[in-house]
Amino acid sequence: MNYSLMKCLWKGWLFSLSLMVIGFSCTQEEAQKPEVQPARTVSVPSFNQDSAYAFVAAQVAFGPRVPNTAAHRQCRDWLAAKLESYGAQVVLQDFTATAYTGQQLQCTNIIGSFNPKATKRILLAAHWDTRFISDQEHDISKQKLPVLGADDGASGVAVLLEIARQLSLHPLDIGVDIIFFDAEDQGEDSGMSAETWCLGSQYWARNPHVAGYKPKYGILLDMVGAKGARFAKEAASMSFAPWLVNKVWKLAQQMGYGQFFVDAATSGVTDDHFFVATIARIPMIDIINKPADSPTGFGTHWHTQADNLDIISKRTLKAVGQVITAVTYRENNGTF
Ligand code: AHN
Ligand code: ZN
Repeated sequence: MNYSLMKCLWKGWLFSLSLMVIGFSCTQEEAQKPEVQPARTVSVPSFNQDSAYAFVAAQVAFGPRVPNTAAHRQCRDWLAAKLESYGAQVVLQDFTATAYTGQQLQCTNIIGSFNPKATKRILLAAHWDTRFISDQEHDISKQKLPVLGADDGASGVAVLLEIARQLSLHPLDIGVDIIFFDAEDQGEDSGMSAETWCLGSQYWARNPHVAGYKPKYGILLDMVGAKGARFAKEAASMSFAPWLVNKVWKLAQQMGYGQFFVDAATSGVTDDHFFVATIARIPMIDIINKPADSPTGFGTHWHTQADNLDIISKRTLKAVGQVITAVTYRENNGTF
């Protein structure tokens, strides 16, 4: 046998060996084909500040959303219809709560679920009711008037409605639950009466819409629409989920929103996240406007007649909305 024939035979043998390897690896691949498709990567959509602002204006147009009023019922129906129109599965959780005044309040938590069957889920929440009195109003004659709640109520809901709209346009694999809690803001302002606040989240935490509901974490948005808002690391959030606070704030700063998401600590707030974390045992944080030098701890418009459309800033809505959109889409992509 000459040398070139040997080379030829050798090449032929190598060739059939490689075919075998390819064939083998194909059957291997076939056998190991995963049942579940890998999560698709979806880039982070642009949060539309004009749309979010319009959602604030639409809520304010109903008037104050105080339980037992027509405006409250009309806004409830509108919110449920909006979530449904964006493809969410909506649950209206009706309950009766007793206010600290003794009044019985007809209330509804509004829950919109995207991908209700997905096991990996996150919870995004805000309260949709507005306060029945303006007890921080400087003008005493106006203290009995209800709060319009452009910031305190409508802003967080508006940001989440815009995220719901983005979810309809750019669907995800993970589950996202948006909850609009009722009766957050009907509590007693003086004394140590934490449990007179957040009646909707307390009810939901004891009666979740799905038995054994366990999202990875929750994020609450409260008063996220005012001009010059300052979101500091709130103490209760830091005790429930410091890792989440630090991750959200770091991402916000990387995105260029460091003027809003400041690296400072601030005192704890009795808000919906407190009851979700302590009763339902879901790690949850609060993004809430807490100015550095404020006698009430909140904005000067807080629980006054000044909480109207004039104090709403599209820049603030955009900062919070774009950060929470990024958290949501990055969570889906495994890059958060
Ligand atoms: C208390 O004043 C006890 N909590 C503030 C929570 C709140 C009221 N958020 C909006 N309005
Ligand atoms: Zn309030």
